[in-house]
Amino acid sequence: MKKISACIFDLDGVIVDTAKYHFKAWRRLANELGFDFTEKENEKLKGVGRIDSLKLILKWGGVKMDEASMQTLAAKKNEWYVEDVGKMTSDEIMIGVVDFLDELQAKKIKIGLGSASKNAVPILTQLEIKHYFEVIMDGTNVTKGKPDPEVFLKGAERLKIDPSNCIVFEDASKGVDAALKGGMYAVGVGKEADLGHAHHVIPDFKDLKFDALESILSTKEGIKQ
Ligand code: B16
Ligand code: MG
Repeated sequence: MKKISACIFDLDGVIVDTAKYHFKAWRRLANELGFDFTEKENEKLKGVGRIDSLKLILKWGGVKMDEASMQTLAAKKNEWYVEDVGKMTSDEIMIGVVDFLDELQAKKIKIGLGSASKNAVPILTQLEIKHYFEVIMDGTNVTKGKPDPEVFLKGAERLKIDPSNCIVFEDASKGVDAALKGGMYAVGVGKEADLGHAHHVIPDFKDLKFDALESILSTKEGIKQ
């Protein structure tokens, strides 16, 4: 296996559980439009950008509208979402994440963010962990959504690390696809049933040690695609 020199983290669902706030705001919007959608359907929105998420929700509700109206609704949903995430504290950082970031820093492993969210920088700032990230690639500086590998490849490029020397941590199936397409090691954060195509799956970062993870990955075939 190649030496791991960088770790790139997805944000929503990996560093912080913002999915519940996205769900609440999207559901409020759907309810205003006269329909509802389930938590199971919400799973399909993980890692999907704002406008693409809205398009899916409108499809579920059987609602058609023009691009300008969609922009207005997406902005409205974002206002509600920002109001909720604006109240988050560092207590909402997912278990083990800060210890793992500290370990990476101590080992001089580069740290990057690769998220579809346009709210990534304010969220990291709010959680008081922005300083860990040498490079932040998010919904404000990529054009193609996951499963396109753009967000991770640009991150690796800016970190000046070859993609094959990077681990990507992802909670979304499409995010794992993106990492694999980018030629990176993909570590799924969540359930094996959803993320089994990753090189390795962890339930969370609790007690995760970098050396142990590197040695697990060394037993894998390496780059899958
Ligand atoms: P925003 P990630 C994604 O973040 C979320 O999983 C997805 O639910 C959300 O729609 C998307 O960001 C856009 O977020 O509305 O804040 O720009 O998982 O790629 O970190
Ligand atoms: Mg995510």
